[in-house]
Amino acid sequence: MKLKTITILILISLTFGCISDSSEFINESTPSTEVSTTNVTQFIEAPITNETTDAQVETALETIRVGAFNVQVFGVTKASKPDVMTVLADIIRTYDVIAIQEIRDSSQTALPALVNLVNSDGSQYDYVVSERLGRTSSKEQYAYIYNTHTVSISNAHTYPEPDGTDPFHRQPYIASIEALQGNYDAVLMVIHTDPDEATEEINALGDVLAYAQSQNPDEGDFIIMGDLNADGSYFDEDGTSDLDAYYWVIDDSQDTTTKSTDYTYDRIILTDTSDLHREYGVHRYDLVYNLTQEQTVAVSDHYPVFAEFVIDFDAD
Ligand SMILES: [Ca+2]
Ligand SMILES: [Ca+2]
Ligand SMILES: [Ca+2]
Ligand SMILES: [Ca+2]
Repeated sequence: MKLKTITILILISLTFGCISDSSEFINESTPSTEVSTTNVTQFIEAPITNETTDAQVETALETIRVGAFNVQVFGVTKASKPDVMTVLADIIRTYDVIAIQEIRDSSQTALPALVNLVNSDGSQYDYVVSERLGRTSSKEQYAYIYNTHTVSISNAHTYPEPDGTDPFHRQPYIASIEALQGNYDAVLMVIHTDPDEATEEINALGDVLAYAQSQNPDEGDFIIMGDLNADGSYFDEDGTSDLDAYYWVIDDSQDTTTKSTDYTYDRIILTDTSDLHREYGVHRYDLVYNLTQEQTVAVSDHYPVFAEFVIDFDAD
């Protein structure tokens, strides 16, 4: 024990010795000093940062991860590409629930095949899927794929557009989610807007929100997400919209496109941020799985967007 104490004391005096020596160098301000200043700063700061404490607190918080992913023309062609399907399955397994958009599959086989692949490693995901939506022969479906070990999904339905109105090409798909551990619950609304009418459709989402709120009067957490086409020539992200009162988790500076374009088409918008964890953003699966550009765009022209929510402190 005594030896250890002495060793520590020696180390401490050496440490302080180093710092004071370096401080003397700093005053001389020679070119070589700048290098040692940097080193010394890092050295001094290391013991007093509270990074460890933060990390401990963060790991103590249980969260669920929610995402939205436009899987660009997801149908039998894409489902027949094993490499693409493997990446999709790997992506999906990182989520507790992910809202899939642009399912175009009259055979209705691609989505079940994908979920089977997700579960091939012993995972237990399930899905709910909307009817086929669209004004032309090109129909799309939405799906929520979710981890049955961590969340439940209920009351999934497409937004009932009021009689005589047709505000959306593909009306939003709404579902309630509940964390199986903790008490977090929320209402999810996914939409893939029509690019040519993105602004009108984004502004019509206020009515969808009002509808969902009337259906869930005690709920405070509503999550609007998906490929809103909310940038570029489709939508003026610097202008105003009817959703400005809410929190846009994916801010205008983010690039959600896998190609060289830089647009924030995909968004997550919250009515309340009380349960939002600090982990959210664009899911760069190309970096995670070290994919080439060719492999990346074979999966989709969009990245998923995601946000994590703390499950233990939901007050509504
Ligand atoms: Ca809630
Ligand atoms: Ca942008
Ligand atoms: Ca891009
Ligand atoms: Ca809440």
